[in-house]
Amino acid sequence: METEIRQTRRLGHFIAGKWEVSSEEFFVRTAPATGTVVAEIALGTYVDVERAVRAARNSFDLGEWPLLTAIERSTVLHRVADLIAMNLEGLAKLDSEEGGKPIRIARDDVRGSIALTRYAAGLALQMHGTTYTNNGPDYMGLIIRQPAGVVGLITPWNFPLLIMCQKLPFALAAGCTVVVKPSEFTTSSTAELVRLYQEAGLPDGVLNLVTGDGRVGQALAEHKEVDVLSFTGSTSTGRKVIEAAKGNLKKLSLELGGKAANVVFSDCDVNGAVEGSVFGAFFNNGECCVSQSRLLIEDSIADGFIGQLISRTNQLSVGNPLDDDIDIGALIHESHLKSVMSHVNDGQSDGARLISGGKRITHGALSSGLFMLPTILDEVKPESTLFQKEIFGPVLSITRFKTLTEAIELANGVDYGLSNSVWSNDINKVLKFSRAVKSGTVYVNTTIDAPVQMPFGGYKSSGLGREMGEAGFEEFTELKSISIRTNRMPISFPPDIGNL
Ligand code: TXE
Repeated sequence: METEIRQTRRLGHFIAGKWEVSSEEFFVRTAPATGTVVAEIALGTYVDVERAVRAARNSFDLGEWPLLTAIERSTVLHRVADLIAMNLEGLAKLDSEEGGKPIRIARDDVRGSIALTRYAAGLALQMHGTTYTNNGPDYMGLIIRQPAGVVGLITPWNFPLLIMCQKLPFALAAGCTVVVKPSEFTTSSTAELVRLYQEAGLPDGVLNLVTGDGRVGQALAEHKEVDVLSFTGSTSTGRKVIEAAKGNLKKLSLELGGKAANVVFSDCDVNGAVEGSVFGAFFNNGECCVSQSRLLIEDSIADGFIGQLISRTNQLSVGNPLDDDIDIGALIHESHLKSVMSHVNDGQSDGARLISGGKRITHGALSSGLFMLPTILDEVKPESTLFQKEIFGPVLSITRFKTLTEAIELANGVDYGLSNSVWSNDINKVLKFSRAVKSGTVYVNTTIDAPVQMPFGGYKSSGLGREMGEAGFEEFTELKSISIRTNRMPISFPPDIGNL
């Protein structure tokens, strides 16, 4: 099946194997690069969530999916991976057009989604428990791992397909049934992915989609028949999800904001670190939870390093995200661009020095879109908002340090703890930093670089739980301990252990 880009797409729910595009209300999505309408998204209601959860519940409790053999579930997922590969260009265009992300990055997102789906297909085969036979001749303990039940997945707009694939194939591989809720700003690639699952032969009701805004997410988080909820988004919405989920104490996996530091020591490969700093800060328009938005640079090399950094940043091209040679596309929506620009302005009022960019593009071919120049501010104070808040745009702040201890304190001196990068050729320094830094991921002499086997998640306000890797798979399972007494009941409890 070919994914087509039409002028306006009309998208709605997929519940119990049926597409529904009628709705009383639609969210109209305009392309952030051009301002033209590209999609109309049915705004789902509490009732739609109720129907979708019911379909998923029935499929889990009465359907075949959790009972299939691992090889059968794995085969469906491999078929989906093949279909994603066949539709690579169409899927990439959807995310680039709706999300404003450079098409080259969107293509990499699709490749990543294929890898994640294949990896999850492999994990389906690995699902296993443990046996204990070392508690006396009459006892056997079986620890079995089972699918956790009905899963709700809520995703954001910055990596619509990729983040969905960090969750969905893992939940399905475990034998769960699912209701997905993509961001209203970037719904199309998820709707297309759901179609590909349908084409691959996933039974009706196993995967359901409810389109819409935060009200749909809220209803999913509150729903008592949802056993696990996996959410990626802002820390403030993550807190609302925790509150909403308390009714049935559902299992939560929350991948929230970040404020990563890119820590550069004087003994590093400077050219590599300059390249990594530019990539880390401006990748995906800086709209990335692992964006390395704080450069911490050792004072002794700071001036030369910053000079190189500015020259390299000036080479980045800002433009229509669907063009092949673009580095920075359009930001997601008007109010987000305004928020990013106001952080840049407030940062200067707090004493930071603007050394590159700092402007919205208001002239020429890009003036009808949501574009800004990649921006660098120097002399950013650790207590300032620029240093502390997730800005989520192409904005890099620079702070200098003198010692390893100071670098660790600065890196840890924010509420977030998703990722950090360190650049040094001194293995002792690198290991000391990696152990001391409070984040779920540390990149050493690289940045935003992690294969599917590496678990991903946060410390502190960056969230709960892990995605990807075996740990990500386990989030969608429950352990059950089965105690088997083969001869007699223990005479006393706790059992008599004599004179030991
Ligand atoms: O996120 P929201 P937004 C950060 C980033 C960005 C800010 C705001 O700093 O500037 O968040 O982005 C759904 N219950 N990140 O407003 O609101 C919503 O419909 C349940 C970091 O887009 O968190 C969408 O599907 N769900 C992040 C999803 O939650 C609710 C990626 C995320 O939206 C809900 C994106 C509710 N009450 C933004 N309200 C990352 N970690 O990568 C909304 N939603």
